[in-house]
Amino acid sequence: MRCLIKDLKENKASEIRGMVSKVRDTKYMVFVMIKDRSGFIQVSIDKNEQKDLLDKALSITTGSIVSFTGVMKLSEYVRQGGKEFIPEKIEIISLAETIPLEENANADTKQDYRWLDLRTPKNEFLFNIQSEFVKYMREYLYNNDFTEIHTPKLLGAASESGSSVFEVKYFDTKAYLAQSPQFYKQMAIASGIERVFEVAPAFRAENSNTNRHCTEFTSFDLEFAYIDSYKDVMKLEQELLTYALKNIKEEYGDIIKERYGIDVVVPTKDFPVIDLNDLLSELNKRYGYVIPEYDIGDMNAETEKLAYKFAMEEYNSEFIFVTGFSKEKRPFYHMRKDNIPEGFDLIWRGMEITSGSQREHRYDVLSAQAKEKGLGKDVEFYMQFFKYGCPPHGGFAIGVDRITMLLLGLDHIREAQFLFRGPNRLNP
Ligand code: AMO
Repeated sequence: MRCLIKDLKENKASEIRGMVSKVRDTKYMVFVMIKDRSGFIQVSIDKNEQKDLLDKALSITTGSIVSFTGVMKLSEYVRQGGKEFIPEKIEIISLAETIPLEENANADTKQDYRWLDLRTPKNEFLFNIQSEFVKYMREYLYNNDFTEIHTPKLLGAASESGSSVFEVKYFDTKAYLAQSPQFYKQMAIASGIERVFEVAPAFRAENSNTNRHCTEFTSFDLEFAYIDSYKDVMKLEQELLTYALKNIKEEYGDIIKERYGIDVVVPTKDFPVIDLNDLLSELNKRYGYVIPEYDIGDMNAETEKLAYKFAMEEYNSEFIFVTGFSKEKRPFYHMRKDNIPEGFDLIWRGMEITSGSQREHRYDVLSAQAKEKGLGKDVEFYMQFFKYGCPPHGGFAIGVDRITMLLLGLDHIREAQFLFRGPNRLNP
């Protein structure tokens, strides 16, 4: 029976199974480093005393899957805990060919061999960390009466905007891949569920090759009812992220520092909130920044970067909420007050991680706002959700890939994804 490396007891006969990370052939000994999900251990084979195992030991290659039966010994000569494993039996379960991925391979080759790239020490805990981060965000929501839902990703209409949507053949007709669960999470509110969330893929047909965009990403979406203002939505997001960061720091802070050289910073005060116009005049005053004409009323990558700089300088905060976007730049479903959308973006470490808002739940107003944006037939089904009673509500979406990237200080979003999908990348 397999024994995990962490559970090995001194001198107790056991079988360990795992992946070989290194083989070292020295004058008197062969050392095989083996790793399982609980840790790693050095397996030591004495060339003189264990001649019967020698051929097999020497045929083991890096990456192979092996089983060793033997005993664990404590030895003062062994580093990292002083444990070594002395085998009596070796079985090679899956022999690996020479690994074709060099340490300094370029980004494209790393993607070609992503499963090998994920074996490297830097990536070893990547998905444990991501998974735990999402776990804590979920946990926070469960603790606050939220229900997880699963909405369709195949849609009959091009939802929010036709421009960045993927069209797929659907028998004799066309379907579209969901850009966001926006309409359906709001439908859940109209169904009376009150507080919902979903963690699921979102698809964007954006032909942009930046370090922060992909064509398929994981969206952490939520929506909740009986809010008084979009400020309630921002408050919930602040609490959710603080909760997740606090737990991640406790559990993985040291590993993140060691592998990625970056601190996990747990916010200790409210995230600052600034109106876009005020932000732009601050950025102008401080850094001489002038936003290009076509981005007026919105933010761009440069504004986001400088907003972070400003937030650190002024508030010592890695996060900053920006409000007061122009209605031309925001979706029709945002509630408006004095013609200004009641919504926000959240910037963390120089990048937008969230958009959110209070939604317009009044059918007539929503209808007029859709018309103003030139949206007709495509949103008809969605408009129906607001005809038969719907409470005031709001919500937001966090890009899971982006928060992973920022948490670990990675240069490109593809390093934070299990498998990256971009304009030029559909495989493996
Ligand atoms: P938005 O379009 O701003 O809002 O998306 C929300 C968040 O999703 C992430 N994101 C992306 N991540 C990687 N690649 C992309 N191409 C990409 N596009 C978006 C970002 C972004 O902040 N329905 C609204 C949300 C809401 O109001 O609830 C929406 O989809 O982190």
